Amino acid sequence: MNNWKKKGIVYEVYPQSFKDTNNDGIGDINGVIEKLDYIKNLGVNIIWLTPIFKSPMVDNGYDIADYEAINPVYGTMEDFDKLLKLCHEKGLKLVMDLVVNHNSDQSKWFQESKKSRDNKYSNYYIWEDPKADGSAPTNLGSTFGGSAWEYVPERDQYYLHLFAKEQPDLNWRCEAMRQDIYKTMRFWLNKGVDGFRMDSISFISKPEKFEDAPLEDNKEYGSYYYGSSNGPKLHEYLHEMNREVMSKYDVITIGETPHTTAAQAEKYIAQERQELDMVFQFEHMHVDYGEYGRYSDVTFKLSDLRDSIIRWQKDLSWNSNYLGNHDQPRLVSRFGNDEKYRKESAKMLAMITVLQKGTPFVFQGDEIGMTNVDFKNIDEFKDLEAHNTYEFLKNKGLSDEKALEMIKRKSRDNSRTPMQWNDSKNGGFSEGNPWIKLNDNYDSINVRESLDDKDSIYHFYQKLLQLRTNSDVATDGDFKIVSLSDSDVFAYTRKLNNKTMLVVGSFSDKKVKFEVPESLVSMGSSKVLSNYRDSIRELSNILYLRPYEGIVFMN
Ligand code: TEU
Ligand code: CA
Repeated sequence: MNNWKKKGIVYEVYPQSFKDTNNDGIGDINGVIEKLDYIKNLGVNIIWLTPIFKSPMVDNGYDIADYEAINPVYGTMEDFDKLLKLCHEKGLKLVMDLVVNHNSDQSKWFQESKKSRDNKYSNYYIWEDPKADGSAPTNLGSTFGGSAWEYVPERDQYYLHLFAKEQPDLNWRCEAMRQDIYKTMRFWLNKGVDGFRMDSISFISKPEKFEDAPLEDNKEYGSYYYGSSNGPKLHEYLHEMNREVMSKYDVITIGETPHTTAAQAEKYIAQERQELDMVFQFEHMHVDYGEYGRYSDVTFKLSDLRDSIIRWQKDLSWNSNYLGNHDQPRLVSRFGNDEKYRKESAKMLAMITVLQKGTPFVFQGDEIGMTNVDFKNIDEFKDLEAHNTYEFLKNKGLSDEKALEMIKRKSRDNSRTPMQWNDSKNGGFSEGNPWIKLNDNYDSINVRESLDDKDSIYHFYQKLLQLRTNSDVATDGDFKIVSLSDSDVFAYTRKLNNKTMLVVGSFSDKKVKFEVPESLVSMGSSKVLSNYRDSIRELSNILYLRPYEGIVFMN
């Protein structure tokens, strides 16, 4: 991987919740333009924009109806061209979301495909005959609830949708379909976009033959990824895509790869295989899954999180490092403490994540420590997954209160509430009626407050990202764990030649003792960054870490 990619730090923008400039309540491209300096000043150099294409917005734009048109609620193609030009003028790269495991049932391709079994688009989707009794081909369930198969009378067949029924899965076995995708990729690359984050890319190759999947986690349907994650022809397709498209441009490619092990992940990114640059993995996002899967009321154990991170740092040559994004609850609420130690824990979590080996990803709002929302009833949630899961949990016999509590804990909407710019109406996000309610705490947690306070989370991120950018040990150094498996502390070193960086973070809300190995102390390291203003300067044998204290030392 070349240097600009290694030095890349990504800021994820979820446009509809970022900044609304025409006051229709929905963030837009002009809003991103307005805030480009804000993003740039944080110290990142790549923006990943989640989908802005024409879409009926069943899954907030991850259901694309036209890959080459901008959704009018976000603006026009001219607005986009302007955004791209301004990014480049400011030295920022712009990465788009490529959603090609599925698209929208409103797309021309699907509208044609569902008409008959013998038209140009018939084979663009995954169609299967019903069972003898007319029921769905297999027991597979969709991610968002219900069966993964939907019946269409015109064809007397079912189509597969791993996500919502409005998101039919594309058939990658179909050569013409693949060529159409490549055409669309070239369309954006020729405009000058700097790469793609590839949605659900581990699912594009479906099994030769669909089969029933085992039932787990109290579910009525088999897992949607059964047979479809890391399927038989996946790497063939990715290599073809690279050969035909990406290899012709100097761009970055980040695959989103749910249900992929570290050994499988290495296949996507091993340089000689010429597929992708890096992948998002999910193992560490599963540390608080329980009897109802993701939406269980389980709290993570540090040892599980740490073990998972260590495993991936060891087994994968390059990682995409994140603790939150638009599909996850807010990281400070989930892994830190969003009350008394909100600032301390948000900073410590950033530190622990950004300095690992790999590319750091910052999701909008995490740089000011935005928290999970306290919506009072299910109607305030917008995500279809929240609603479907709420019904599912109630059908399992849970009370309304309990089901709501579980949704509040894990809903994707926690991360999708509008960006909190200041303490004025709607947090300065919009003068209109926001498409989703703001988090009530915008009067105290907002960008204005963060910029004014020199000890803010935002300013800590600035220093941290600068450290990541300026020290080669942070990009190229070897990763090694230092903390013991039963400790409340997550500590690791990065080493390059004779340079060592020691990163220490406490996950406890009490004062804890941490013993530093003699070999590290004797190198004479001193502090380069910390989240408590008056933290110690020189590394010594024993550190007494205050709640969520985090310190970086270097020799
Ligand atoms: O998510 C892919 C995915 O497989 C899940 O891991 C994801 O966590 C999902 O939200 C289940 O809770 C991607 C996008 O990031 C997500 O926003 C889309 O809804 C999904 O694909 C479908 O395009
Ligand atoms: Ca708008």
